[in-house]
Amino acid sequence: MTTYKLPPIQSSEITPRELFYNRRRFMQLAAGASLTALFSDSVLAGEQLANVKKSTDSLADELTPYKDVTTYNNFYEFGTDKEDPSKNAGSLKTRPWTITVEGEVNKPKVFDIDELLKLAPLEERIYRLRCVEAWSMVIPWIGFPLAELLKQVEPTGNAKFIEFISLHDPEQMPGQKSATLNWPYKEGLRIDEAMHPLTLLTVGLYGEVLPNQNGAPIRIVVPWKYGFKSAKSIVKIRLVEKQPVSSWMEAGPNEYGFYSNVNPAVDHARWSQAKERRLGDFLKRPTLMFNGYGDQVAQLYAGMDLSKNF
Ligand SMILES: Nc1nc2c(c(=O)[nH]1)N[C@H]1C(S)=C(S)[C@@H](COP(=O)(O)O)O[C@H]1N2
Ligand SMILES: [Mo]
Repeated sequence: MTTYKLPPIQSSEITPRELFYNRRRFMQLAAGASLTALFSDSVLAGEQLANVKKSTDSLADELTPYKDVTTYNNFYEFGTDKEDPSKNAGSLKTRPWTITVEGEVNKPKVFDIDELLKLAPLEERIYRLRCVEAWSMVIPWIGFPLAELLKQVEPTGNAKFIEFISLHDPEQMPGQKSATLNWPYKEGLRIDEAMHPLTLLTVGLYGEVLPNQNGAPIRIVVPWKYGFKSAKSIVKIRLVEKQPVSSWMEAGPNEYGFYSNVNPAVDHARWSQAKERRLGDFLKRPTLMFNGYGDQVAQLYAGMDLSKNF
């Protein structure tokens, strides 16, 4: 048996970011359980994901500490306060779990989550998440492009939009006993947005299986849109001809549009979107058009009036 020397640093001196990167380096060395367990104890809590392709993203922003990422959440199925999901999401059972893909496809299919995990190699993507409430985070997500799943089911020529539907089960999701939103949570994208290589089906973060409060076992992450477009705990994906109506559009049609692209120039009906507070920061920073992903996605909206199509 090989033994490995621990780094000459106190765990109290390590920031989550450093811990994350040190941890990954040592895991490559050790590929064993003991060291992983040692490090998991301090900050990271969940089950590790294996064979994840390392991030090639050049995002210079500091990662948001794991603790903030997993205790400051929006997941109304578990309550409307930011701490509610981390406190209450333990009641969510993430196995067995299936995702039904139906509608305008040649090969409709019910995927078991574990089968889905084998569809494409998992990769880490460091993306910003910018909430419509003007806070933001930077998270090392783990997943694969949604396009990989869509290829499997062969969308027809009528598939112009895609709808995501989250789990509806008030026993597991006590927030659904209140009519805070129309349940189940529904979101949608235009098909070209869904097929875009940045759009990620996400199963993990910070090297781990997705914590329940972040949308386990599988959620969407669309980095250039406000956070609410990234539906959590998805059980159904429907390809459709007409633009779907999301739960937030039903809740406030003049406040939440279908597109919801991050846009500092278009205010929300009740507050400015010009600035945001990165969790952990004191001062606000300017919000970037398309959350900083304009080079990759602006052409999707060429010729559209983005204040009308908000
Ligand atoms: N099913 C479901 N998905 C959801 C939500 C929700 O309430 N229910 N909240 C959204 C909102 S408003 C945001 S900002 C992000 C938050 O993701 P995070 O908690 O992982 O940061 O999840 C989105 N996905
Ligand atoms: Mo949000």
